[in-house]
Amino acid sequence: MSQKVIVAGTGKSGIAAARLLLDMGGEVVLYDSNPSLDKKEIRGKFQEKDKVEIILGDLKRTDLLGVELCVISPGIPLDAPFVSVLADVKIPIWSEIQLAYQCAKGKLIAITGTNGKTTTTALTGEIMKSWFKDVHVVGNIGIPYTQEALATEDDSVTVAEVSSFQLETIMDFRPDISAILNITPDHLNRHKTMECYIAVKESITMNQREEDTCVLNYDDPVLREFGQQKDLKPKVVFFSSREELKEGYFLDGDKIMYAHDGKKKELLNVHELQILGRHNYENVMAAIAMGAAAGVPMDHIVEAAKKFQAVEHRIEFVLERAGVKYYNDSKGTNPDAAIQAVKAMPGPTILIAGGYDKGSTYDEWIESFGGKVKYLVLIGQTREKIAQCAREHGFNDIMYAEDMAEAVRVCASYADRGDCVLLSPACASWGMFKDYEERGRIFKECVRQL
Ligand code: UMA
Repeated sequence: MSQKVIVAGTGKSGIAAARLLLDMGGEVVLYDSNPSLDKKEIRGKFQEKDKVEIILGDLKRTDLLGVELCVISPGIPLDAPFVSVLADVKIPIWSEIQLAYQCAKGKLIAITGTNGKTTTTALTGEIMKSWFKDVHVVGNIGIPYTQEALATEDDSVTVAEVSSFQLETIMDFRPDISAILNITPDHLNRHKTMECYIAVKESITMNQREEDTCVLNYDDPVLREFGQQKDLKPKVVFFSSREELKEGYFLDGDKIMYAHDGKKKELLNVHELQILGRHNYENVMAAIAMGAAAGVPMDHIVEAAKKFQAVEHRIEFVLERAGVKYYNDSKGTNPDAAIQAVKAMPGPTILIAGGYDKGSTYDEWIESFGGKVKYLVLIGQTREKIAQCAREHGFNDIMYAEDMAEAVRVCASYADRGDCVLLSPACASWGMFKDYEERGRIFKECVRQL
């Protein structure tokens, strides 16, 4: 790849993509629309010999002389102003995962869905590691796929968490095994309509062939219909936490079962798992299905599932103080994820929520409280919008806090023995925090300082 490539975005993905292109002998124009970034600091992330030109702020047509391709970071929407400059001069746009895919070797397992992606990706990674020697866990989970792609070999297995943002500009990205865990409203400020969001998620299968596999949630009506389409190329494996399936993985009371060829087999009891909640049992079933499709023996799969602990920021148990349990679900960045977290709480719950407005509606989330949420402690940009919606649904036990420290203190003072305090904001973190990880870490620090 000795081309001149413009890489858009200087976050994790942009830097990793630029490094990969340079390693392959390419030349890079590294562009970021934020004019206040420090060019010197960005240049310092590369070696002196590297052919990198850094452009910040506006992009001009003349900056694109000799450029043949654009690799775009996931956080950049396709209606960003510089994208029209690229379109004017007909430069193709590839997603960062598309570039990685072109350079990577071995088997690829790609997991998408609105919620549960990170847990399922981490668990699928553990399942793969129990059997294969060289396993790479990459993508939206935090390690850009481009960072690992050149380290893969023919016998490697890559497990990638893939977001709708990353799927928007794939070309021939083709996972051997894909999974779509669920689709509920999220990121509608970017994808505009639910139809567009669904289509982007389903495009994870668009280059898959008959010999490939797609794991789908039978309980999600959109995915059930998608999986039953005649022209869908990959083999479909369904999982369900609500219905007994004739073929596939399902929950029967506390047991995870596998049905195949008219026979049913118990794989494990959910009490043997270390993660909580029905949605997590769904994640486990999806990961088991992917493990089996990749050829991992079932005893290895089941052992890895039993050992698996909650991922940081996903219904993560922090500590118990004065009989009150504190849970960090900072990754609950949309109403559906937050519904799952409230459901998973083992007792009456004081909930910290609010943050950046992604255009979500909160009605279903508030209706799901069902008497379990005692107080709602609201922070961030969306607090008025959430409070208004809560009142419309007859929920009035609402308090405001200016920052996380205050929110945690308020919760601690209102919590009784046996209660849970849960951070599950149903909103993105931007505006108050750098990202959901920072929000979760600050929550945990505040809890430990109580
Ligand atoms: N930028 C522009 N123009 C724009 C918008 C942004 O130049 O119009 C620049 C910003 O100034 C910034 C850079 O783009 O310098 C940031 O790029 P990015 O937002 O793509 O961030 P990365 O650090 O590259 O992180 C991305 C993912 N971020 C997003 O999708 C928003 C990370 O997922 C992912 O872990 C990482 O790549 C590695 O693959 C985070 C995320 O929030 C966790 N994902 C969303 C989610 O889970 O809901 C999809």
